[in-house]
Amino acid sequence: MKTLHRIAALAIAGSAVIAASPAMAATTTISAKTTSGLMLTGMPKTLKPGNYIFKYTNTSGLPHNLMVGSVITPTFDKGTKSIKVTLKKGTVPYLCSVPGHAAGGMKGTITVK
Ligand SMILES: [Cu+2]
Repeated sequence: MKTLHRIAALAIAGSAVIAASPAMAATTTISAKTTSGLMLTGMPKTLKPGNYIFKYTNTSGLPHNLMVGSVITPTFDKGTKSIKVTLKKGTVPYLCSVPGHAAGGMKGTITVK
């Protein structure tokens, strides 16, 4: 057990060194999901400028996708898909592009400041 803990600690230390490298900007993961119908939960209202991975999980059984700005996941009805988005200051819209879904509530905006 002690050996395992030491290996885990080294792995974390290694990640920290990579993240601190000026050549690589930090990436924050945002988890959003749809568990039923046209609900979309977990999308933040405000974020700081930077690099993000939006990890979208759909367990609703209905086809959905997640578009943030101009980046979109494939449309899928079960599982998780991720997109990488760089956000700059401003208002960034997000939605599900399946016809009728944004009108049904699957949309919003993120204020990036
Ligand atoms: Cu949808």
